[in-house]
Amino acid sequence: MLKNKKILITGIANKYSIALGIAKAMKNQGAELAIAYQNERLLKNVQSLADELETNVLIECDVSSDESIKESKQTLIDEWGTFDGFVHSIGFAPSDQLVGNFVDVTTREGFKIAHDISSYSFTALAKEYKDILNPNSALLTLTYLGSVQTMPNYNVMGLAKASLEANTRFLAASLGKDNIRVNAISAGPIKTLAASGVKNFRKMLSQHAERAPLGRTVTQEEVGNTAAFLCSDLASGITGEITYVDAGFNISAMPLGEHSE
Ligand code: NAD
Ligand code: 0WE
Repeated sequence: MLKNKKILITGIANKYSIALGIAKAMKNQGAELAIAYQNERLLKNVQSLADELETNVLIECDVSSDESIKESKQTLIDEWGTFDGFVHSIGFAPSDQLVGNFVDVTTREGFKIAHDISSYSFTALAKEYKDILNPNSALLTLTYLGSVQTMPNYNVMGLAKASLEANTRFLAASLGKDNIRVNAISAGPIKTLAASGVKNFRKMLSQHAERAPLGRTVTQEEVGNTAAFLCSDLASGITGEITYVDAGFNISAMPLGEHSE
């Protein structure tokens, strides 16, 4: 599905990262990969994962810095010249923003950082890489239901994901003329590093399984397979879309339960 496609994967922190599930699925479909990592601190972890993915193209990119993004572009030019798309699997808000009552805990600075790292960075990467992306390229980002429905503690990340989803549509409109598609996957909750500090996350997973039509949560592999499809030419007619990979949770207002017909 992805033979002859060169794709940059951002957002791998460790073996639990959704981005690693995506990288593995894309590799299985024949893609050639480059791995971007946030900083030196993560490099050791990411190096061994890159070995498994059989790539030696490792690129430092901290999306909070325009300079770092610029440098990553130069590395891409040196390694590949041009390429066929990237996966944006990055989200962050200061931890104090993600616990407590939304109106009380949200600060100007917390709001700014959440939107900068979790939404603007998608625009920033598209802007920087645009002229080295081949026609038929595909960009992909990861979002969450908190963009359109409320829940405890997700707070300002919900606003940032709403922005990211609008970003997906505006980038799709903007890059359509260059034949670059832009899509998002809204994943169900998965136990990753970004979820590890979250209060009652285990309870969220069990409630998800209870309400979801498929009666379970989803895996990094399932998100990865959908990502591979969306970035392949099989999805050539799809752009600006939010695809839910959540075992159907978002369509269900109430679980049918074990005893209903
Ligand atoms: P993760 O912690 O493995 O990945 C988050 C990544 O963001 C890390 O690799 C981290 O290095 C990167 N990052 C943070 N700040 C950065 C910066 N300044 N520059 C570059 N990279 C930076 O967790 P994950 O759950 O795999 O998250 C990946 C994406 O999936 C996020 O956008 C998250 O919001 C989204 N998502 C997660 C879930 C879930 O339940 N885990 C559900 C839906 C969507
Ligand atoms: O998007 C996410 C994770 C977002 C996230 C997580 C952290 C924890 C560590 C962003 N920034 C930080 N900053 C930190 O310092 N998810 C969809 C997973 C997630 O996070 C939640 C959830 C779910 C689901 C937070 C509260 C409630 C539910």
